[in-house]
Amino acid sequence: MPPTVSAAKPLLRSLAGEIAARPPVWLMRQAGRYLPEYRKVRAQVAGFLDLCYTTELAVEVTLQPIRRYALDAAILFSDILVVPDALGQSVTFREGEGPVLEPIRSAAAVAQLRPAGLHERLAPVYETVRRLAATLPPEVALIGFAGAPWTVATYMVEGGTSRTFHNVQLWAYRDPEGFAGLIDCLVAATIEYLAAQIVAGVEVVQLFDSWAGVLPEPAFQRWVIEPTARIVAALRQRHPDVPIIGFPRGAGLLYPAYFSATGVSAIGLDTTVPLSLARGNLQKIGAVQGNLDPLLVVTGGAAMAAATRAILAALSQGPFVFNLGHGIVPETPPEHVAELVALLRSF
Ligand code: 1CP
Repeated sequence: MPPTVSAAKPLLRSLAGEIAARPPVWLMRQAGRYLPEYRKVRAQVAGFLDLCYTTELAVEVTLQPIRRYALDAAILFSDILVVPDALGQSVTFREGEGPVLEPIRSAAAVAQLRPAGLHERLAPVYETVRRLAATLPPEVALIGFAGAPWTVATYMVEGGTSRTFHNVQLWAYRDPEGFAGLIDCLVAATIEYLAAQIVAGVEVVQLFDSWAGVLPEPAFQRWVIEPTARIVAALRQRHPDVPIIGFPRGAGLLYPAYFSATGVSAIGLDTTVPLSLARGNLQKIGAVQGNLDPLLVVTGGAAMAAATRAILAALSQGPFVFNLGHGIVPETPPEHVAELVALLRSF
């Protein structure tokens, strides 16, 4: 028999809508370059994707923050750009420069992608999930993830990180049917990828839509909300009990529409979402997660503690998961993360 909700792990209880005496906590990018033990493992492989595809190393770096801190969840160590890589696009990571992709800017280029090869390339990721599910302490939940189609498409079309997003937005305006072909391909691949992570053992999935905030409302409807809603509906049909967290970073005034219309179980708040909106509006729709500024964890001390207490005061009377409003940055002192987690544990 599956455990009842009240016997389940703290993260799963909060995502199911329970109000916790002590809110669960995990941190976006809790594994990574701010940890010296991560940098040591990273130095053992040539390319960043080799780290994602080497099960033994990916398991190790996933567990590193769990060993150091009393976190309520581990997040699979991988990257949102394994999906374009697995579809056959060329993806590399250059030191200090970020990702570099061979840009895709036409329906003809979309037709060259190879969705049939997806699971074969991603098999080591699924093996990482199986090992983690068998290894984690019983109270620690395992989170899987993918990039949302819009955000992944920005990297695929721009050829890397962009500041202006002109290529991808111009393609969407000039040739919406052609661009929709890329989004449809990503919707299908994301459903397959997340369903396979769930079968392998993840208990929660998060959709990272890091660049949701660059779109005007009609485009946000079409390229953020609609594709996300299709992914949520398909996953619910296959795995009705697995909570889905949406993170539409920068969505601003469109946060409530995203939460209601996509049907995600919980919403990740970026650093700019006012606590009053989170509490008065979003938390009435479902669980909220966030939203400490990662730069306050670099700062530490009284400033970090005061902002943390303000978030707890505003959100802990409803379903809530403590997190940052974006990923931990590399210059974060690991002791400040320990301070933060200790503060949350003593709440
Ligand atoms: O040098 C290195 O070691 C590479 C740095 C790094 C790491 C540690 C990259 C490159 N990706 C990751 C891991 C990663 N990425 C995780 C798992 C680790 C964890 O959370 O503990 C996750 C969930 C991601 C997600 C991710 N990758 C996002 C969404 C979240 C966000 O930060 O907005 C995005 C946009 C990426 C793309 C990416 N991967 C890496 C880089 C440098 C970038 C570009 C970021 C950008 O465009 O600003």
